[in-house]
Amino acid sequence: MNNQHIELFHRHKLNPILTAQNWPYPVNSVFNAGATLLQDGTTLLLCRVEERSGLSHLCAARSTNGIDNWEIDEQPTLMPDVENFPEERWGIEDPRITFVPELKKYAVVYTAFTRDGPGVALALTEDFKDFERYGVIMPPDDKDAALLPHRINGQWALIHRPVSAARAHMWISYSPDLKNWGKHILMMNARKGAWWDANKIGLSPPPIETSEGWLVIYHGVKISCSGCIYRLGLALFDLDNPEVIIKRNRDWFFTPEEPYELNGDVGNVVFPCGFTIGDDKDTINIYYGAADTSIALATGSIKEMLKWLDKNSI
Ligand code: BMA
Repeated sequence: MNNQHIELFHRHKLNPILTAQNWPYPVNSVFNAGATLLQDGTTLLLCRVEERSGLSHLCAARSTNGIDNWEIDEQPTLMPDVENFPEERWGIEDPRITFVPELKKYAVVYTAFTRDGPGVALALTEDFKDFERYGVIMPPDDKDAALLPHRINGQWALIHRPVSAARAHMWISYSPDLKNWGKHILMMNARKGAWWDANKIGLSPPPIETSEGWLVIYHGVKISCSGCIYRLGLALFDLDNPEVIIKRNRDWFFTPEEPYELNGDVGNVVFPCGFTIGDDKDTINIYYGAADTSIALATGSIKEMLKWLDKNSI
C-alpha cells in the first residue's frame, strides 16, 4: 500500500447519475452541467445537451436530493437564439451558474459557439424559464467563464479563459454594469513542460468563497501522443483582490479513472461546471461531465480541500 493518495472527491455509487437515456427527447449526450440550489432546496442542473447535429443547447434537470429522481424539462430550456444572437449559431455549451444576491437573479455564463470559435456569453434568470441575454461578453477564443457572486471593490468580476498562441491561461476582468468589460488581468497561467497543467488550464466550476480566499477548482490538460487527459487541481485567491494568487497545488487531485470517465465521445475527461454546498456549509457536491457523454457526482469537504492545498502548494 505504498501508492496511497488522499481521495478528496468521492464518486457516487450511482454514477453516472444522468445520461442521454434519461432524456425525454432524443439527444446524443448530456454533460458539463452548471448547478445551483434553488430557494426550496431543490438541486437544479443546467445540462449541456449535445444533439446528433453536434450542436448543443441547455436543459434543466431538478431533483430534491441532488442524486436521483431527476425531473427533466420536456423541451430544451435554453436554445441558441440565432435570430437575435447570431453568435450562438453553432450552439451553446458548458454553463456556470452563480446566484447574485444584489440582483436576486442567477447569472448563467456559457460558451456561445460562434462561426469564429467559442466566446463567453451571459444570461440572467430568476426561474430558469425566462432568460435575459446579454450576448457575447468576451469574444473568441474564450470560454470556461463564471461570474463572482458579488461586486469586488464596486465592480463585477468575471473569470474566463482566452487562448493565445496555443496557450490558455485564466484571466479576470471587471465591469461596472455586466456589459462593458475591462481591467483585464492574468490571474493564473498554465505551466510549461511536463506538468499535468502545462499549456492549457481553465476554471472548472465557479470559485468557492471561503474565509481563506476564493477556492478555485481548475482543469489542466495534459497532451501526449495518445491524446488529452483532463484533470483537476486547486488554487486559492485573495478575497478582495481575486487576481492575486495565494496558493496553487503541485499535483492534480482528481483524474479520469472509472469506465464512464475513460470511455465516451471524448475519453479521459472529468469536467465539472457546478456544485452545491450542504447545510453544514462544508460538504460539496461536484457535478461533472464524464467523457463528454454523461453527468457524474462526487462529494468532498471544503475544509479537506483547503487542508490538502496547504500541504500541496508550491
Ligand atoms: C473543453 C471544453 C469542454 C469539453 C472538453 C473535453 O475544451 O470544450 O466542453 O468537455 O474540452 O472535450
